[in-house]
Amino acid sequence: MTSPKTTSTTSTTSTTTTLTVDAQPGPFTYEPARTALVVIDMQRDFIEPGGFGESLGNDVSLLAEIVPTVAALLAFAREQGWLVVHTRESHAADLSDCPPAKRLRGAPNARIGEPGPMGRILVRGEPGNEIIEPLLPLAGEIVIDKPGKGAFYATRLGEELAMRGITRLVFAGVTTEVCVQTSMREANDRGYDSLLIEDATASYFPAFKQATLEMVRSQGGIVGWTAPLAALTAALTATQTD
Ligand code: TIU
Repeated sequence: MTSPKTTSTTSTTSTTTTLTVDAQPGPFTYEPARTALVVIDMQRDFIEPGGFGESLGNDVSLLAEIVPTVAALLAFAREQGWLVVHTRESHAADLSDCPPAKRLRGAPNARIGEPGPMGRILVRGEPGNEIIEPLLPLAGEIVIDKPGKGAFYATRLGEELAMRGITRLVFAGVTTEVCVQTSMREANDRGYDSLLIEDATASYFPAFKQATLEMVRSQGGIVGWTAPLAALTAALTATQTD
């Protein structure tokens, strides 16, 4: 295991702070000014009873467990001045952006677009489609409505990151093996180095979460890196005391 360490270089025109996180399969290095936190789909439809997640037959309480850790990660990113991005899996009211391959999943009376206890399931603007109250976006943060599993597919995310010079992405959210992993794979194909915060992501299937963590960091980090939140904040502590 490597220890968190910090390297700072200063020129006449700018200061660059580089932090190193004790991650797997090895150190994950990032510059705060070029890093974005991407919180995937922490929505009522997935986390609260009566939403899309439960309609698919899942135990949604497994997802609620990570909310305090995601809140702590958000607070850390905001304190450090990272770009903060929130995504919502959502569809247009006429479902024109929801192909049958997606719409026909789950019980017939609880599919995307059908009325549920929190409004139409996974439809933009409905109460169930909102991000849960403890993790609400702040003014100035980016909110991406995505019709697919990946955060880049059919969204403006790539442009938003490019215009800000972002090179590193830190991921959290749900579910680990579906929308989080898909987004990380999309990010890797687009040239981003990504770190998944292990205790800030969850699955309805704990074994799938574990398998995803392992496959992301396998083969030398074929998709990206993983680390617990404590490793990220330890890297910060090293910066402050140097
Ligand atoms: N956000 C996300 O992962 N959407 C899903 O539908 N996930 C499931 O695990 N079903």
